Amino acid sequence: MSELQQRMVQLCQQLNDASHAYYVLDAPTLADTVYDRLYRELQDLEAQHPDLITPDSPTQRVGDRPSPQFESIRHDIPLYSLENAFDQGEFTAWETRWQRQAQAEIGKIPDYAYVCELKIDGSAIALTYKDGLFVRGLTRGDGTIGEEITPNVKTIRSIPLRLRDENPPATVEVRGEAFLPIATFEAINRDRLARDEAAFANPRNAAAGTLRQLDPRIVADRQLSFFSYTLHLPNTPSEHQPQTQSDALKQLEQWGFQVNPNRCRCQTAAEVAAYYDRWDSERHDLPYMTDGVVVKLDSVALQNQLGFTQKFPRWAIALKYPAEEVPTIVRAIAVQVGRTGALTPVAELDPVTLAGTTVSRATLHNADRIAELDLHVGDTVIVRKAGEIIPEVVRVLPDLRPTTARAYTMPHACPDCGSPTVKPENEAVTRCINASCPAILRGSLSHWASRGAMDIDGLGDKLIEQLVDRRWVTSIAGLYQRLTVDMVARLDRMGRKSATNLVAAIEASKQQPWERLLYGLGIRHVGSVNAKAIANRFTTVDQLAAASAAEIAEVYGVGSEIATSIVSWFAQDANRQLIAQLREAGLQLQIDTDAIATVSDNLGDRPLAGKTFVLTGTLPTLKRSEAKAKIERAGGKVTGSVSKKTDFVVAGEAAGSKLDQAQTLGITVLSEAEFLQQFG
Ligand code: 1X8
Repeated sequence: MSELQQRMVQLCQQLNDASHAYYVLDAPTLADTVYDRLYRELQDLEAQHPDLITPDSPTQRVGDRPSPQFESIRHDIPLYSLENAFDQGEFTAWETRWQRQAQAEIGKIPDYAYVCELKIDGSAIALTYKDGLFVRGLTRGDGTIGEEITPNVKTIRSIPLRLRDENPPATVEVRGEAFLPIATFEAINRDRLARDEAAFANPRNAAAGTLRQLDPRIVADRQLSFFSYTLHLPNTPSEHQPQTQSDALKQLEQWGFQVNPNRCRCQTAAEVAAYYDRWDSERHDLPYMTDGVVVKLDSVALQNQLGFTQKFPRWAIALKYPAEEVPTIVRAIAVQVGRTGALTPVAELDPVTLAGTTVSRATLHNADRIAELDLHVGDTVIVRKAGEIIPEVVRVLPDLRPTTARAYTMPHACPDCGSPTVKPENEAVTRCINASCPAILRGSLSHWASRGAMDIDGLGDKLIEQLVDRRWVTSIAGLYQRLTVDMVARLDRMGRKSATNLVAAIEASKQQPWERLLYGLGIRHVGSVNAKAIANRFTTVDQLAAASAAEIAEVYGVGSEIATSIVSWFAQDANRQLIAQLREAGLQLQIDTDAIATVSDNLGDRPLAGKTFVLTGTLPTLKRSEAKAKIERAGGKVTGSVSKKTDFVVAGEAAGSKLDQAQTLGITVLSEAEFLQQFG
C-alpha cells in the first residue's frame, strides 16, 4: 500500500470511529472542527485519486443525484408484522397459546425468558452486508416486496457502512427501525409550514416519507436515526448463530449499530408487566416516539420451534400503549392569522389530559377540514395528540350533538385587521391579503427571529406583540431602525438587563449569513434547504433580484413554483424597500468572502464536480482526449459506458449503441457545440 493510500485508509477509519462514537455511543471523541479538518483532507485526497475511494468512506454517505424511481425487490426473508396485545388479558392469551404449542410439540414447557424492547414508532428497513460492507437497503414495503433505498440508507449516520468486525460473515441482513427524533420531526414540520406545505401527522409518517424521498440530499438533511433489533445469517451453521435475542442485540452493538439501551430480560409475565408500566410513564421523556413494548422469547431454538403463522411470528408480540385519544367538547372556534396571511381555525376545548399534558386547543387546519369533520361548535369530539405533538380533532361524535350546536363559517374579514379575506376556489386556505396586517407582521417577525433564520434570542411572540401594538416596529427592518435599550426596557416583563441583551442580540443578528437572511424573509415556498442552495448560486441579493424565474429554477432542488414565488416577491415595491433598509442597517446581503472562496472551489473552478460523462462518436473539432481533459479539469468524470449514473452523453458523428442507450435511459445528449457552449 502506498503511503498515500495508507493515509486515506487511516483517515477513513478514524472518521468512522469518530462517527460511531458520536452517533451510536453518544460519547464524542473528536471535536467538530477536528472532524471537519480530517474530513476535508480525505475529501481532497479522494478528489485527486478517485480510484482510491473506498465504499465505506464517510464521503460516500451523501449521494449527489436523485434516483429516478425506486426498484421493487422481493425480500429474501419476509418482514413479518407483530401481533398486537392491547391489555394484560391478550398478553396472557398469547402466552398460553405458545406454551400449549410447545407442550404439544416437545412434550413440555421449556425453561424460557422474554426480552422486552421498546417499540419504536418509525419505519422498518432491512440492510444487507456482504463481507462486512453495506450493500443494500430495502423498505419493509408489504413485508414481501420492498423498495431499494440504498442511497438514502447511507445518509443515516448511525448505520455503519462497514461492520466493525475483523472477520465479518459473508452475508448478514440487519433489520431495525428508521425513525426521526421528536425534535427533528418538529423542526421538519416547522420548515414545512414555513413553506406552506402540509405538516407530517406523526414521526412515523415523516420517517416513511423521508425514506422514500428520491433525493438523498434531502434525506441527509432530515437526519434520520436507526435502532437495530434483528439479524439474519442465512448461510451460517446454527452453532455460529446467536443462541438468544439478547446475544443477537449484543452482536449488533459490537458491529457498530445503535441498539435501544432500554431493554430488559424478564423471567415472568409479571416482570414484563412491570417493564410495560414503567415505560408507560417514562416514554414521554424519551427523545423519540414509542407506541408499545415488543416482547420476544429469548431462545432462538424456541423461536425456531414455534415458527410463524400466516402473518406473525408466534414467539413475539407487541404490547401496545392505548391510543392517546380522548373525548372533549368544542366550546368555540378561534382563528389565527399566520405570516403568510393564512387563517387557521383553532378549536377551543374543555381542557383534557392527553399524553401527560393538558390540552385546551386543537388545530382544525382549514375550512375544508371543518366541513369534512362536519364540526359544529358545541360538539363532543375526539382529540388526539398527533405524534404526541400537535393536538388535533380526529372526529365528531354526532350522537352527542346538542340542539344548541352551531355550524361554523370562516370569517369574511381578517380577525386582526378587519380587511376582507379571500379563499381561491381551488385552495383550502382562506387568507388575509392586507400587506400591512399586524398579524402578518407579527408572524413575519417571529419567523425572522426563529432559530433556523436569524436566531434572535429573546425576541419571542409576547415581545413581538408589544412591539407591533405600539407601532415601534412596522416591518422587519424596523427591528434595526429605532429600538433602544431605554425603549425596550419599558415593555412589560422586561428589565434593563434583558432589554440590553435583546438589543445586543438584534445587533448580533446583522452578522447572520445571507442564506439565513434569505430564509428569514419568509418568501413563500422558500425553506431553509432551498434558501441555502439559492444563496450559494446567487451570492448577492442584487443577483437574485435580477434573476429570471428560469435562472432560479436551475438551482438544484428548486422548482418553478419556488422560482416564481421569489421573482414575484422581488417585484413588489414594499419588498425592494425592505431590502434597501436592511442594506442600510448593515445586514449581510451577500455571501461573506471566505465562503465565496469555498463555493467557487466547488462551483466556479469545478463546475462539473460529481458529473459523469460518456463520449461517443467522432466529435467535429475536439479529439476525444481533449474533450476528456476539459471535463476532468472542470471536476467531472468520463466513463466508458452509459448507465443510470451517467449525467451527459456527448455524441458526435457515427455515434452508435451508446447514443441509443442514453436515449432509452432519458440521459441528456449534447452535441459538441452544445457541450462547449455550456461547459467549454
Ligand atoms: C417492529 C418493531 C420491533 C422492535 C422495535 N420497534 C418496532 N417498531 C423491536 O423488536 N425492538 S420488531 C418489529 C417487527 O417485527 N415488526
